[in-house]
Amino acid sequence: MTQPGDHNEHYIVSRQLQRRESDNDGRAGRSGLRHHISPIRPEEIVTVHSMPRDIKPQISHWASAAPSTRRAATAPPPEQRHIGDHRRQQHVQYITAGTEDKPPTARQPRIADAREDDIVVLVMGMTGSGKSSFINLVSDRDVRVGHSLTSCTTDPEVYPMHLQSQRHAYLIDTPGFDDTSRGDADVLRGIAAFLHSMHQRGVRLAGLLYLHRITDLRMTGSARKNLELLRSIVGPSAYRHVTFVTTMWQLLTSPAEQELAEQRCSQLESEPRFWKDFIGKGSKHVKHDGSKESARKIIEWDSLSSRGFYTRLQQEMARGMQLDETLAGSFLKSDFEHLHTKWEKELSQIEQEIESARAEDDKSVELVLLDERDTLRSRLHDIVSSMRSLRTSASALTRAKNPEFMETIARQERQEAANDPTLADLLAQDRQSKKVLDDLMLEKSRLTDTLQQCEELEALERLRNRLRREDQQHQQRLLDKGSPLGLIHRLFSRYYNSD
Ligand SMILES: Nc1nc2c(ncn2[C@@H]2O[C@H](COP(=O)(O)OP(=O)(O)O)[C@@H](O)[C@H]2O)c(=O)[nH]1
Ligand SMILES: [Mg+2]
Repeated sequence: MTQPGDHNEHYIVSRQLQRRESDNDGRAGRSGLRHHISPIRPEEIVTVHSMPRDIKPQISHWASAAPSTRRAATAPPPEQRHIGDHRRQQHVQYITAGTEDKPPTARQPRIADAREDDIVVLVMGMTGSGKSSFINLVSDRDVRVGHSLTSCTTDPEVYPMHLQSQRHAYLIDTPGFDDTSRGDADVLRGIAAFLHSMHQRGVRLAGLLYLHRITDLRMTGSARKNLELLRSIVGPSAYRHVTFVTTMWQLLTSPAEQELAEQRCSQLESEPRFWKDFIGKGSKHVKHDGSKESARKIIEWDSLSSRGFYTRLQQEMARGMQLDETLAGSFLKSDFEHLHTKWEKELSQIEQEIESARAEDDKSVELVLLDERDTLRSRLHDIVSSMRSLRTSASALTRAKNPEFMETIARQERQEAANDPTLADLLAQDRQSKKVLDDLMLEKSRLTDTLQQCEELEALERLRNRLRREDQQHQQRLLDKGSPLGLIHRLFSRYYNSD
């Protein structure tokens, strides 16, 4: 049970006052009300209720100052749940807080301490689909909302929210997959590490919201990629836990625009390449009108109607798969391989063009081409390191991304092992086998790199043999023409062909 002041949970506070409230308390308007609360006096009894969902009091720090603060077992009766009430009922104070008013210093409930009955909702979707704004409407903590098309988060971020049911709830803001190879691998690593940590703690996801801008006129490559990754992360057996949330409806002003948007919804729901298979297996689609009320309805309905689930990615990692062996990892890997092949072809084409520009002594073209070559080389380098970064075990990933989880788990294990020596032995054996497994994976990764280098070496060897053959043909043609250049070239070839 959390205590007032523990974190920035919102409260309703009833004060059994020993004196009449000053008029100031009653006169305060909706905003800035908290500035008008009179200081709590030692003789007052303050009861802290959980916040009903339609009010955001923001006075945990204030309540915790009361010497006789106690937590009410029940929420206040519905008739007290209106901001105007404090004018009629002097003993109840409600404080509203806009998002800008959220207390910045109070300690948050930590996801690292999440328990099995906590509610965790993953929020996914392309960058710019409105994830952070959506979470900001319901969370107790301020969310960074991006105003550009590049993502401002690289790892999932955790935002607590308060539900009527008293259970701890967390909304997880995830970055979108955005077509930069390095970014995409990192995003998947972050999501995988988070999901694995949850699995290790036995915390199931209560739901997954996938946000989509209804204003998008077509599904871009990036939108399709995000959807494919959603498919492979969740897995068909958990599709029923996915809710598609279309956003930005309020940007559609004319009836014609709204009509077109409705048509796009039907298309999304009915086409196999979009949401059809999800909807067929129980996914829902809801419209978010941008309001707090709408966001709350979506969350509460979503999280409370679900008994919880593990995603396919969690199950795969728990079976000991490396990230690049999971469906989501192998999807990204094959995407990277496809790009790698494409860019390698482009690179060899550019290298040929550079040779031609040099032969024609065209300096300006050569400079442009050199620039393009450098860009391609660095992209190729990035993609190779992205592929390498997916070759990781779930535990190594969690250690790298979520050290605080590892600490929490280790602490818990120490506590439990202190009471049970057989458990201590088991845990030690488990740690040892995990370490051996991690070492094996590292070795596998190293060998895969070596194998890849061998393949690259063989490809180079094949290229060199082809060029040698072509070179000999050129010399022969020069000799056939009786040109002395043939002899000179033959001397050069001896030099190039010596290993
Ligand atoms: N009109 C409108 N704008 C929105 C809505 N949700 C988000 N935005 C804007 O869209 C941009 C991207 O939103 P953000 O929440 O950062 O998207 P994210 O990348 O998915 O987290 C921001 O400029 C938001 O202000 C919405 O429901 N309606
Ligand atoms: Mg965001």
